[in-house]
This record gives sequence, C-alpha cells and structure tokens, in this order.
Amino acid sequence: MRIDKSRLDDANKKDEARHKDHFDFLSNQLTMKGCDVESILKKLSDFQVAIPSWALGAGGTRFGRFGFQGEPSNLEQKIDDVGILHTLTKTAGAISLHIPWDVPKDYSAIKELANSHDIIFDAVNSNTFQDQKNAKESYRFGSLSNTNRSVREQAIQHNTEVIQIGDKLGSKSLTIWLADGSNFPGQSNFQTALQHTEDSLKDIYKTLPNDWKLFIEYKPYEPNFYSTVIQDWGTSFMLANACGDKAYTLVDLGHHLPNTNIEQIVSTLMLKGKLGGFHFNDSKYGDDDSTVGSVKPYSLFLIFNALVYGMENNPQNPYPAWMIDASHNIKDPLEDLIQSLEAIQEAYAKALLVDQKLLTGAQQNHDVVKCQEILQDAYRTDVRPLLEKARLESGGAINPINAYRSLQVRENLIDERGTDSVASGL
Ligand code: LRH
Ligand code: MN
Repeated sequence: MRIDKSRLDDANKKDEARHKDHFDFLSNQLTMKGCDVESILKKLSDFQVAIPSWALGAGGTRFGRFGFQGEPSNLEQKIDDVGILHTLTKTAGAISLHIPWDVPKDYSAIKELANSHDIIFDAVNSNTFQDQKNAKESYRFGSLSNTNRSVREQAIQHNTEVIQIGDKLGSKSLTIWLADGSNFPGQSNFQTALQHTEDSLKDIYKTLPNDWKLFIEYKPYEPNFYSTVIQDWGTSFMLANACGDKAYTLVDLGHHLPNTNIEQIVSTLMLKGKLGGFHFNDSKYGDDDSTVGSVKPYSLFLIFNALVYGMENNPQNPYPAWMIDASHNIKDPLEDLIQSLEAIQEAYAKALLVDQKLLTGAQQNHDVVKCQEILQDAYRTDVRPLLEKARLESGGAINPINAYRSLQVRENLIDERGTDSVASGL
C-alpha cells in the first residue's frame, strides 16, 4: 500500500485553517522572544529517526501475544510500512534491520524498494541472544563473553557477517547488544567475562569498514537477572575506548535502573565524544519499550536539552544516530510509532526553544529559580504547530494519526495481507 499525494492533501484540508491560526500565533510569539523559527523548522525537517524492523508487528510478552491484523510478513512489506510512516510524518526516513530476522534475499530489489520510499538503511543489529537453527554452538551461557572459545568465535563471525549484509545495503553502523551475563551469584567470573567481551569486540572492530561506526548498547538486566556483562554506560564507554575511534556508546532509554539521570549520562558521553546514538522508547518500571514520551515526557525534554547543548558545544562528538526501539502489545504498531515520532519531535522542538546562553548565564550566577524558569518556559510551550508546519512543508500530514485513520491505512493493509500475517521480530 502507498499513500498517494492527492489523497494526503485531501486529508490535510480539514486541518489547514486551524493549523495556520495556531502556527501564525506561535510563530509571532517565538519571533518576539528572539527565536529563529525558520531554523527550528529546518532542524525539525532534517531530524530523521530510524524505525526498528522488529517493531512493525505486535510484539508480546512471555505471558502472551495479541496479533495485529495486516502485519508485514516479510522485509519488503516492512519497508512498505516504514514508507507509510515516512509519507505521513516525513521524519521516518530510515529503517534499522535486525539480523537474522531481516536478511534480504535480493539486495538490489530491497535497495530499490527502500529508495522508492526515500528510506535509507541505518544501523544493522546483530543477534547473539538467540540460538539459530543448525547453529554449531549455543549462546545459552553467553556469546562474546562465553568461556568457550568456539562459542565466542561463532558470535564474532556472526557480527562480521552482519557488517557485510549492512555494507551491501549502504548501512554505516553496527549495533551490538549482548544479553550476556549470569542469573546466579557465583555462576560467572566477572573479570573473565568482561575480558573475553573486550577481546571479542576488538576482533569485530578490526573487520569494521573505515567509514563505519560500532555502537555498543548497554543494559542493566534481562534476560539475565543477576549480572549483565555490559550493564551500564560506564562499561560500554570503557569498551568503546578500548576498541577505538569508530566505537561509541548507544543509549537505550529503557536500559536504566529507576530514577537514573539519563540526561547527565548523555552530557558526559558527548563531552567525551563517545555518544553514538539512541534507542528511543519510554518505561515505567523496566525495559518496557513503551511509546516514546508516554510516561516521562519531561525526562525526554531534559535529554534533548542536553543533546541540543552538546550538538552546539561538542564538535568532538559526531551527529548521533536516532532510532526507536519499541514493542507493541495492544496498539496498532504504526499508530504507536507515529506517536513516538511525534513525541521525539516535540521534545526536540521544546529543547530548541531553550535560550542556552541565558541559561548558562543564570547557571554561572547560581540563579537557580531563573534556570528552572528558562527550562520550564520552553517545556510549557505548545510546539505542535511547529511540528505540523515542518511536516506540511515537507509534504507530509498535518495530523498523521487523523490521516492514517481517515485514509483507512490499516483496513487497506488487512485487505492486501489478510488477517493472519505475522511479522518477525520481538
Ligand atoms: C535489548 C534491545 C536491543 C535489541 C533488542 C530488540 O533489550 O533493546 O536493542 O537488539 O532490544
Ligand atoms: Mn535497544
């Protein structure tokens, strides 16, 4: 299914007058405050988020999975679904593949299809947290950290194959997340596990093309519930430094113990030039992989405030990779992803309203109240007309959820794919 422009224009007609009112009002207000509205709109349009190929169907938990009708059952249909998201939001211009869940059969056909949707291939993700059929070794007791050399070598080999797959698609980065760890005290030697992991990562790093990046994703627990080898940002940072200049830390928002100050981690990594990118989602308790901004929107704003400061003041840190990492149990996966894209753009737009110079001045004068007022004035600004304008100017939907429903996208996908198609992934 593709959304043709004229039908999208029709869908926008209903919102145009209201949008113009709201945008003109906000734009005047912001201009009076000295904000450069045009540059904010440009930054919003340029901000492209990669969609995870593993989150286009209904996920589920160990307690059950409630399928969603019209799910994409192959990579082509997954790329078509990202195409729908990008047509409506104009901020989903990339897909992040997970291997072996999404191994292309015909590389040129897949690249052509993605190109026809104006989509690129962002980071490719390896998978050494599941055993593959007919695999010689098992990852039950770990992969890159395993005490067994042939298990480590199998995992290293897999990662080099993932790089080759990504290279054929034009991807420029590999994300490694390891489930490796232990479930019981005494089960593993922390030092041996970490040293094996470092040595294995260095072997993978050696096979990385010159213009590629390696993203090392950390997580405190799950599926191991006593220890995880790459448990926190510090361990990932240490391993990235041990590997070299092309290795960075990847921050998955759901991979933090309760009340962790993630914006401080982001600031620290950017100062040290080692922030590689994000997996955006939200959570109340654990790695819930919920809709971005649905639980802690102020925390997301504070993270973007740190990002905006870093992008303006830390040339030593490369432009981060933006990806969503979510799982959908009860909502239409495409509507959920549209809401996540909206929440990311909203947090970014609010952070762009923060007068960083004024804030730095107030911080230096220890004017704590003024610091808070500057931040919260930006946070309390309804920036949605800016997001609508950026989308409209890029040819997207003023209100993507309304357009998705009025254009009956899900109904059309069910007509095309039937009610029983199941997407591979989480
Ligand atoms: C681990 C993780 C990782 C992916 C997986 C799908 O929790 O965040 O990024 O490989 O989810
Ligand atoms: Mn993740």
